[in-house]
Amino acid sequence: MKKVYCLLFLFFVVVSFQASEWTCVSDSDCSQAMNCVDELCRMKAGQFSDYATVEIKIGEHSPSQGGSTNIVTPHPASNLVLGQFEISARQSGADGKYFLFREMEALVASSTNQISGSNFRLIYDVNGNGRFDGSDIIISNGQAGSSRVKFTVDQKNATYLMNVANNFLVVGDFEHDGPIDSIKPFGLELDPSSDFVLRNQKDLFIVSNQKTVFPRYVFEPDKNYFIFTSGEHFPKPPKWEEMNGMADIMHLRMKSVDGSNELKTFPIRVTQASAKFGHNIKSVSLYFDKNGDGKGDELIVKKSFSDEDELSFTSIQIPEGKLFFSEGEEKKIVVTAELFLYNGQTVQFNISDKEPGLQTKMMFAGLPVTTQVYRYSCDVSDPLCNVFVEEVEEVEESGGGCSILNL
Ligand SMILES: [Ca+2]
Ligand SMILES: [Ca+2]
Repeated sequence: MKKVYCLLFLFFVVVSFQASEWTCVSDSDCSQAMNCVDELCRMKAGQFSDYATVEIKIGEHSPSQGGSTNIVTPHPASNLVLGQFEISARQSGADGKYFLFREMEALVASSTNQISGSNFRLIYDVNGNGRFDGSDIIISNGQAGSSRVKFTVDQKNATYLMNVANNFLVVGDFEHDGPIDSIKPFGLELDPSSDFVLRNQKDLFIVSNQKTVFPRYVFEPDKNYFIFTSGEHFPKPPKWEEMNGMADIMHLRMKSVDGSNELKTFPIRVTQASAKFGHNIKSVSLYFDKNGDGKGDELIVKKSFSDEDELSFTSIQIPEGKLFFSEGEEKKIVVTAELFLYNGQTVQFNISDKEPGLQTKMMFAGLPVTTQVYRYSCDVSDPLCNVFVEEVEEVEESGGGCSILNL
């Protein structure tokens, strides 16, 4: 039964090895674990797996839009990492053996033909950090069609280890023709079931059959907009043990691209929340992140709430001149919240695109910004677990009246 299932639902990649032989003069013209024999690169006996199931998915450190809808990037963009993907080929007992990565195609989607991409490269992300840096290896220069790019992997860099996650990047240069006065997304898509040519000694199945859509990029508009978007260190909710107390909830990047401007009010809302500003969210603070590392360095303003408050929305007044931007000036901001959540409570923070108060009215590029849902869910037998205990009212009969004890 299991075999029938595989035949029906797994994708068998058929490769015509004859059609694309790799010619060579010496072993150094071939990838690791291959020899140059009769002027052709050949797999060394016993070095390649004879079976593999392959999973292809978005890499752990792929560029992320954080809490924004798109990633807002300056124009023009060179060496833009459109996405990081991971290839894991697995076979029990094949540790230390290899598979071959020969070709792939990718779709570069764009909402406008005013945006053009060039200089596409497929990169082996050696350190797996999702960035194109010095130690990484360009394994193919892409051939761009109208919307698809084909990569033929360099014959010296085509072998990858079985049973580990191998990370790759698709990188390109992008520019927009003419003034940028609106939001025009572009980005990468992969279809693992048809876009890859991988090989090993015998049978290889790609089991990922979901289309992989990477976050879309948009260029910073040059007029009519104020940039208010996720920063690159946008935080994720911590584990419940670290959630209560001061928590970084947002990393933001702001820039005035069309004249000088000043942010006067900073609105923040809780959605999907059983926790409100008040007893459960005791304060919200804004900090400058002067060195851009995602951590706040200098307090801008703190707003505290009283235990009696139960607010879903608050607007924080920014002290005069603190968030003034000259034209082209960029600031990074960290938002922290002081949380006191009880077991079972959830909260999500949101800044909408209509509410921030600017000195000179502009549209916002990058808003709304929304955090993930913070779920405070703990084991009630754990002494650190903050469990809500209801106030108990006991009514005691005493003579003709009664007294109420608040415990
Ligand atoms: Ca890297
Ligand atoms: Ca910092």
